[in-house]
Parts: sequence; structure tokens; C-alpha cells
Amino acid sequence: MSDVFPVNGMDAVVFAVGNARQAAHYYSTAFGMRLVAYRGPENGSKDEAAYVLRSGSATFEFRASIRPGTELARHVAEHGDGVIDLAIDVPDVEAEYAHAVARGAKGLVEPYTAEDEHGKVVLAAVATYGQTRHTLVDRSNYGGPYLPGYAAAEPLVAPPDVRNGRPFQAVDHCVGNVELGKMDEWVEFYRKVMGFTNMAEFIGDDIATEYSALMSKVVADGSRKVKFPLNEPAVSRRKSQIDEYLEFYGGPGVQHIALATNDILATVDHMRAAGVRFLDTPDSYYDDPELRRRIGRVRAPIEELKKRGILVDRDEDGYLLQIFTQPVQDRPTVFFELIERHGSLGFGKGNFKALFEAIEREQERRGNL
Ligand code: TYF
Ligand code: FE
Repeated sequence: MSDVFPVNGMDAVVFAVGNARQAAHYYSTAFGMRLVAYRGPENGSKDEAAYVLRSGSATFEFRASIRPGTELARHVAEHGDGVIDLAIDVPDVEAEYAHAVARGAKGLVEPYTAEDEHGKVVLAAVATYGQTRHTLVDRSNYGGPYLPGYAAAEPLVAPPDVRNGRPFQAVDHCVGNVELGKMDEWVEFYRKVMGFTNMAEFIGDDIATEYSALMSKVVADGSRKVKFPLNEPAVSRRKSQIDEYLEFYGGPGVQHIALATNDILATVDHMRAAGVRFLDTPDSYYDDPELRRRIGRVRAPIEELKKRGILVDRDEDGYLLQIFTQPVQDRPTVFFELIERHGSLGFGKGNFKALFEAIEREQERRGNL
């Protein structure tokens, strides 16, 4: 299957926002990203302003309508700030789009070539859950800052004081929330359309009923460069965190983006100092002798992790460090994860209980539990 739908990795995560200029500022200062490209009325974009920011290979684009009545304005009015596109870098847009549509994907944009003095980019788009899409991008013949129509832009602020001035290196995974009973349909969608397979890690109804109030499966391409966990609410005593998302987002959509960092301590320190709020982890998590035994030795003293609320998980392949932000907009919808992997290919299964309890404490504070 990987032969018919090869992927090179994530291309960009595209956000629809109410005010892209301010979003660009937040992701520059708080997330330490670098502004690289811009499109707006000054260079021929009559209806929209868009800012493209980078950290390592992670590219985020923030798009805002500058007029009433556009599709983008309606999207933001309905859903609030959120992710509209998980763009995937692929080697053969035309063939892969044709394959996806033949296998049942809804085509949104037929393959086309965009061109300027920097070269050519081939693009097409298919629909996924909710109002979200996957643009397929082949930029192998392009040397410009982002896409034709975008002008190079200078960073808004000085680089953060972290290794290489780069607080994270890549998008690790992108998680979608879908409606009750739909998770397996979307797993099947990614299998059929893109040839993605189920990774071992999942949250079944055994864990779901005990504490998580959600079920989750992970699909990934054969090379595991693109990983998409999918959550659905589980029927439980209390309102699932996934139901809260679906209610406030107004349907299925992207729940969290995990960012791979090689120095999670420095990244968290930078982001916290800049005002980003993280979920808190109770001291009891670190003082649990069972956990201490299970995680063994990691690259930083447990005290340093405890100070910052960073979680640890270990499996047969190695370990990972991870932490989750609070939602980054007024609605309890999109949030981020920072993840530092040391061999582990998992998603922090051992932390699900502590994590979901922390999420539920926040849900309760919002009056949505
Ligand atoms: O991506 C994951 O699977 C982990 C765990 O609502 C997770 O980050 C799963 C569901 C959720 C929050 C985190
Ligand atoms: Fe995650």
C-alpha cells in the first residue's frame, strides 16, 4: 500500500483564525517560531491575510479573512480558531489524489500547479473528518519561502534562548476528534484511502470506561512519518472531554498537535515564561514508587521534570517525555503537546490516567463536566 500512497511527511498545519497578525505574534513569542512568509492585500491577496511560521521542519500557516462574508470568515465564526488543513508532503500529487478519490475520498481540489519565479508546486486536496482537509503537496521543484503568492517575511522577534534557537523540530502527530461511534470509520478511511495502518497503541473500551471517557486508535503511514490518532467519546458517567470539544468546536476537528523537541525542559521553560499555560501534574505522580520503578533512569533528574510537570512513559523500545498545554484559544478545543522521544514510538499510554484526570480537572473548572 505504501507504494500507492507514499508520503514524505507533514507539509504544514493550516489554522483558520480571527486575527492572523496577532496569531503570528503569539506563535513567534510564546512558541518561539520564526515568521518566514506572508500573503495579504499588499501582495495581491484581496480577501485574506496569511502568515507562515516555522520551527525546524514544522510549518504552521495562520489564515484570516480581512472581509466579512468569506468562507474563511464563516468557518471562524462557526468553529472559532482551529485547524482547517493537515497538509501532507507527497511525491506524486496527481496519482495519489486519483488513488484517494478512487478509494472513496471526497475530492475538494483537483490537482493543479502553482508557479512563480521560485519554481512549481503541485497541489490537490481531499476532505477528512468535519470541515478538515488534507492538501497533498509536492514542493520538490520549488525553492520559494512557502508557496507561490507568498512573499518572504522577516522574523517578528529575536529567536528564543533554546538550542539552535529552535524550540521544536517537527510535527510528531496530529490528533482528530470524531463523533461517537465514528472512530473505526475514520480508521477505515485512512486504511482504504491512504494505506495507513493501525499502530499498536489504542484506548479501548476497557480503559475508556475506567477513567478516560474516550476511545482512541492511531493510524500511520508505513514509514511512520505521518501519525494521526483518532479519538471518539466513550459513554461514561460524566461528559467526555471529546464531547466538550465537539460541542464547542461545532463538530469533528483537530484536537491536538504534538511537537517533537530535543530539549523539552528548555522548550517548556521558554513557553511558560512567555505565558503559555500547561496542564498541571500533581506531585503524587512523581512520588509514586511504582512509576519511579517503571520509568527507571531518564536523561534529566525527576526533580527537574516534577518542577515543570513533564510526564514520563517507558515501553519496550525506550522512553518519552511529554507535556500538554491548556487549550490555546477561548474555546476548549485545540491544544498542543510537546514530546521528546528516546526510542519509544508510543504516545504515553502509561500517562493516560494522570493526563485525563488533569484534563477533567480543567473541564470541571469550565463547568463542562
Ligand atoms: O496523542 C495521544 O494519543 C496522546 C494521548 O484527548 C492523548 O497524546 C489522547 C487523547 C487525548 C489527549 C491526549
Ligand atoms: Fe498526543
